[in-house]
Amino acid sequence: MNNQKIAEIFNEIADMLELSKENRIFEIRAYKKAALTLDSMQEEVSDILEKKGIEGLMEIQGIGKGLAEKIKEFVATGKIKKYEELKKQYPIDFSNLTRIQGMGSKRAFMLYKKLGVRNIEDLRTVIQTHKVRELAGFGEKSENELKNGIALLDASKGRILLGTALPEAELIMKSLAASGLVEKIELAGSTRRMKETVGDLDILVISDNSKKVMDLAERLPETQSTISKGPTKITLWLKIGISCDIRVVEKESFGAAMQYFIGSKDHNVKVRQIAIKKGYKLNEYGLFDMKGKILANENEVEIYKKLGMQYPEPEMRENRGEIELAQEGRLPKLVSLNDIIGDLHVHSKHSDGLNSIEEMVIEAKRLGRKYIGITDHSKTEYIAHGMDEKRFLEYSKEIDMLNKKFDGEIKILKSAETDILKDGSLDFSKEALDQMDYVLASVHTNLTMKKEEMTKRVITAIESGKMNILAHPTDRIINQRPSIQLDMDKIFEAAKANNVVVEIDSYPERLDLNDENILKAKKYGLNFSISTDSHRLQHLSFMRYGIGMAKRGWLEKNDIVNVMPLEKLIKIFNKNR
Ligand code: DGT
Ligand code: CA
Ligand code: CA
Ligand code: ZN
Repeated sequence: MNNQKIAEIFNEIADMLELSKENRIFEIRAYKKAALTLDSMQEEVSDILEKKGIEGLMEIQGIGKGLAEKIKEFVATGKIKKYEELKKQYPIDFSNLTRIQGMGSKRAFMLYKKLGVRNIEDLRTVIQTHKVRELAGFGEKSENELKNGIALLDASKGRILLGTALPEAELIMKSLAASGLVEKIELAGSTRRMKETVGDLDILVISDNSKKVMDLAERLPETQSTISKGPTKITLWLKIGISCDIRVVEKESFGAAMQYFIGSKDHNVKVRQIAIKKGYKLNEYGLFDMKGKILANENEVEIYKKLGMQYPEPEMRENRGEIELAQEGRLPKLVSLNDIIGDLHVHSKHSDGLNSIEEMVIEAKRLGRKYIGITDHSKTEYIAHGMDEKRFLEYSKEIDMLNKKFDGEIKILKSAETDILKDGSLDFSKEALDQMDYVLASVHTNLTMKKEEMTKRVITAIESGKMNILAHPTDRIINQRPSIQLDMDKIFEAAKANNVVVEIDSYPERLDLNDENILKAKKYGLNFSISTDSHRLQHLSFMRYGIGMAKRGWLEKNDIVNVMPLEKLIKIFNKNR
């Protein structure tokens, strides 16, 4: 557990350095990058230290000597002196306070200095007593913004990101499967439906030794404690902070159990009504006729068939019209991960990514991608080390060089994640934009603009005749930051009219567009890209979460652009530039 703890400390050090009067931007970036690395690293730093010493740490991307020494210090003493010293100067719970929308380290510090706010509870109090609005630089609007931010944070408690839940479920299922105790194991619940956040994990097992399966589950490294344990069901509390239901079911009724526990509840309720109308009964043990004779139970597909329905993929099961389509035999044929041959939103060391372009390309190639668009940030993204026109030229040369080197094995597309500035203009010169194979653009600043103004800003960019992809359109961060205010209908209308592709950003904290917006956008006949917004090698595998959203939004292969061969894709991009 050292890695996460150290990541948190490094992030806090970065927060505190931002308060320094001197310009510490390089140090700040180094700490932030290291935190990102540590957070998603598989191997424990203490194991690395034991095996290879401090040199082992320095082999890790983004960890130099100074940071390696701090990690070693933490493993040895449980503390980092630099952090303790800064903390004396700033006794503030930055890591939780900065989770609140509208709160950066500077504001947190102001609130501490003027009102003695050290943590979220203190902040609640001073908001309630309206002390925040009286502060210079805050006002009533800021006070309300912070109040809403806290409410959002409260509401999010208890649900975790799909990007955390799914890998965790896979680890647990892998261990159980490897034991040889189970004949079959399947994921159910919201995680199986690829919902953006998950309340608890649901796993179904066939085994003739349910006691042993449960005993094993209790001893897994992921398990914190046992909440309840019966003959066929165990509920565990996991270290990641959610519970996990594991049910052992009979082989004969496995299909019925799957149909029931995949859900959603709303979908099930409607399907059961259909069964009742036919004079049947449907529950987690099977589909029965009037006399109680079993019609189907072992196989989910068979259950739907006997009800006169096509089999709906789990991602669609939300009672949003899929049941009627399944009855009419008109379900869409959903896009799948295998259809994807390119990734159009990827960062490198040139801005806030951790790896070189070449490293990202090699990994993309390993994943079977035929092309990869590199999209580092533009200059307005100062903290992210965004590129100005001069640095874009170096970046551009490097991409040309790499394309020669890879010689068609994979094509590297030249792009940049170009900020849509306050007035709707794009954050690169015309010359730079013209050099790109396509332009990916997004909003990153002035996030609190009013709906009308924000909508106009984004449409101005869409109509510029320069941009190709609108990246993470609503800019929400799940559980942390609400969407920017946009009239989505107007945005989709403009995107359609100007041949602009809308992105489904697969980064687990974003998943933007989300399923509901995708369903809406599909009605406008838009083109979608599904990309990872990778900031390091491992992120290139986030694609499956974007696919999950796309399937939840009923998208088919021909709605997506990065399934197309490169020549066809470039034609689409060139149409409006
Ligand atoms: P979550 O855990 O809040 O992210 O969402 P789910 O969908 O995983 O919900 P959960 O874990 O409470 O239950 C798993 C599935 O079991 C759910 O999707 C459908 C089924 N289920 C649970 N309760 C009911 C119920 O009262 N009626 C019906 N028909 N199905 C239910
Ligand atoms: Ca669940
Ligand atoms: Ca459950
Ligand atoms: Zn990005």
